Amino acid sequence: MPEEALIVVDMQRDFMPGGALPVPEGDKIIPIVNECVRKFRERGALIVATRDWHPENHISFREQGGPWPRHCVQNTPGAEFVVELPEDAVIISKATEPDKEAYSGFEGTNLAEILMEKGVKRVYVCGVATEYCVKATALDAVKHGFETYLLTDAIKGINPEDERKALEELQRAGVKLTSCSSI
Ligand code: VGL
Ligand code: ZN
Repeated sequence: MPEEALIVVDMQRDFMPGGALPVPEGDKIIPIVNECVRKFRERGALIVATRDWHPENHISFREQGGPWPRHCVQNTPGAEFVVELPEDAVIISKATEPDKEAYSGFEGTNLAEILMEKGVKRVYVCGVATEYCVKATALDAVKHGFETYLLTDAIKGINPEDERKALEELQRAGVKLTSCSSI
């Protein structure tokens, strides 16, 4: 039973430079995340990858009155992963219903059940965007009782000030900071 899981959050084409909802320099962490996946695999950790997986008419899109441009539409190139994942990675699709937004990989999914079933006690979170889906996922991990670490060299935010605030909020909630390079 793996005691640990690596949760790779939303490393998808639309969140990279040139995509529909780019995280500035989001592509800089691609090699770091890839290396991190390899390291965690070697340790026998469960590898989880969340993906934003919206229907065409998702509530978060501007055409529907939401805050974001159309992004990560199910089965389109923009929704594809940009990192290398092992074949046995657990893929968690979120915000898949037209009228529900979900930033956290735990929201509206069976991620908590899967982690508990597999005996996971400790989770490490990386990916994009720090102040949205990474933050929400890490906060929910704490709420579900997992010992939660943020991999600070393998995350990227949209806005530096918001990213800084997110890191503070996460630490207040009990999330510990570490990095892929020190793992
Ligand atoms: C995200 C905005 C909208 C994220 C997803 O992955 O952080 N942000 N949808
Ligand atoms: Zn989204």
